[in-house]
Amino acid sequence: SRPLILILGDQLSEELELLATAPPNAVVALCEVKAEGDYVPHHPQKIVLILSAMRHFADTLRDKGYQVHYSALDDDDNRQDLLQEAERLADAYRCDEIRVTHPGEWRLLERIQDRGTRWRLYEDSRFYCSVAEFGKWLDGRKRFRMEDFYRQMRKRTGLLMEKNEPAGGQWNFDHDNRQPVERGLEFPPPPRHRPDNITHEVMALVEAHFGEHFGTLTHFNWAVTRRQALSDLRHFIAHALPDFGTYQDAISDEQPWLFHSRLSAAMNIGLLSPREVCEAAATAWHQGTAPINAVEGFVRQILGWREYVRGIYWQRMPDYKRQNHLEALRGLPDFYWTATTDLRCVRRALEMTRDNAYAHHIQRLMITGNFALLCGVSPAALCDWYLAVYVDAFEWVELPNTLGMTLYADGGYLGSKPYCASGKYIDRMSDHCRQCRYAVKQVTGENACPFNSLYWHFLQRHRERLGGNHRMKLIYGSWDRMRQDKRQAILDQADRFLRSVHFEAPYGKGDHA
Ligand code: FAD
Ligand code: DLZ
Repeated sequence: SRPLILILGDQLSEELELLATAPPNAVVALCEVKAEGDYVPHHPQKIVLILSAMRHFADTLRDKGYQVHYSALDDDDNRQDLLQEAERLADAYRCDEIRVTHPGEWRLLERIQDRGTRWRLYEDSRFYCSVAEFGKWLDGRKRFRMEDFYRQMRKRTGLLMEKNEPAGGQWNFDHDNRQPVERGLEFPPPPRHRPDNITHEVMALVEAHFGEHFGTLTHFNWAVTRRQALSDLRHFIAHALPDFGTYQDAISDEQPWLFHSRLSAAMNIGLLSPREVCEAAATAWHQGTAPINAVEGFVRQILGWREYVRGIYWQRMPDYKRQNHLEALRGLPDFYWTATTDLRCVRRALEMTRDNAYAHHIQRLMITGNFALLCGVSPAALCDWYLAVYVDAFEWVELPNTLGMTLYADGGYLGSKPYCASGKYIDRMSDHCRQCRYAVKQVTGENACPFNSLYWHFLQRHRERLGGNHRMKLIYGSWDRMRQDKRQAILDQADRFLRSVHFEAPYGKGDHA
């Protein structure tokens, strides 16, 4: 018997169990297919990253002695669908079994499971916590919060632990991590990875097939090999990690990367393992080259949030995707595809997204996410957009962050209250407002910052659902103390603004309800 081993575009790791256990006669297949490129209109940089990294990884496997079949997008006999192409290859190579690592998206898992006994699924061993283990942790628990899970993971892995106590004497240093950027602060420029011949070829291919998708290729600088990804990791640990914590929540009008690692894509597609990333950060603390607030803040994102949202995704799918607790029904603002808006903060986040296929966490959560939440954009429309435009976007991590954390569409399963904010928050954490045509301190009037009236409009709209949340009591108290005519003027202001925005038709392309 002979297996075909299918490696998906976000599974480019030699650590995979199915590679480690492959018999010598196995055929390893990597397949470029059109269907994966346009089930949402992925940013061209995301497609280039994946196809170029797949081609480089296939070469690495060949060098290691594996028999590799690579289906290129332009091959005449390519079936242009992952499962059909794998079955065609299995027939051609007379393979009786197709082995594949658990995919990162429900839509593929469901199709594989429907395909019958020829297909065999392997656990994705790249995570700290398996799907089954997370299920056990969740089982029977009344309260499930990321913080509890994270502490258990710290204890289990021993990461940043001294005997049984957290390193630095605290589990959480978030209160040290809320500085805005100051004038004169210098940010380390990321390493430059010059596109090689393979990447140039893929760029031409992507231009030809997916050139109409939102996003530019000009500034493409993502690591497409493990070697480049390791160089990004070393650079981050040496130059950005020490300030990562302090400026973790900051937003800059000018700088897309600040002190962020830019490592999410490399981890998500397999070029780096989360273990080596967390261990490199912990080593920097042990060696005294990065402070605990930075290292703990960074490890929390990976060992905590990244593992936690994956656990939630696989426990709650497929129902999770249909949730819409706030009954938000609007389509996407059309300028999310063009970056033509005079709201400075939104425009800059969209421009950075267009140019880099990247925006950092606070831009995703508190600018484009918050704006969509306040406007009542549907989870379906927003999730499809986030899945398309970010280089690191795969549904296991994108959906809980967008539907749960950002839109509160799961009714508080992931976060205990919505991350809604007015212009005041954006002004505190960024330097956008002083360059904006709107006045951040005004709530009503022609020049008032739209975030302000939208914020109150949102709270008023959802009073029934959110008014009882003890974390929202103070803010509803402030609203209630305002004079009735002032409240009405604010609501009218928001209504006028909402009428001025062109929202697309209500639902995105995904399989949301
Ligand atoms: P850093 O700021 O350097 O953080 C370090 C690492 O921590 C990241 O590389 C990432 O692996 C992990 N991390 C940080 N925050 C989160 C989080 N909330 N959930 C899971 N992992 C986290 N991340 C993705 O990897 N893919 C997505 O599709 C994605 N979609 C998002 C959508 C929304 C609406 C929001 C609010 C967040 C989303 N995130 C997503 C989380 C986070 O924004 C990105 O991981 C981060 O911006 C990637 O940049 P970085 O590598 O420079 O991260
Ligand atoms: C995102 C993506 C793209 C654009 N193209 C391919 C491809 O041609 N072949 C492939 O194997 N994977 C691709 N991917 C990644 C898959 O979409 C990803 O593996 C699934 O969404 C599961 O996470």
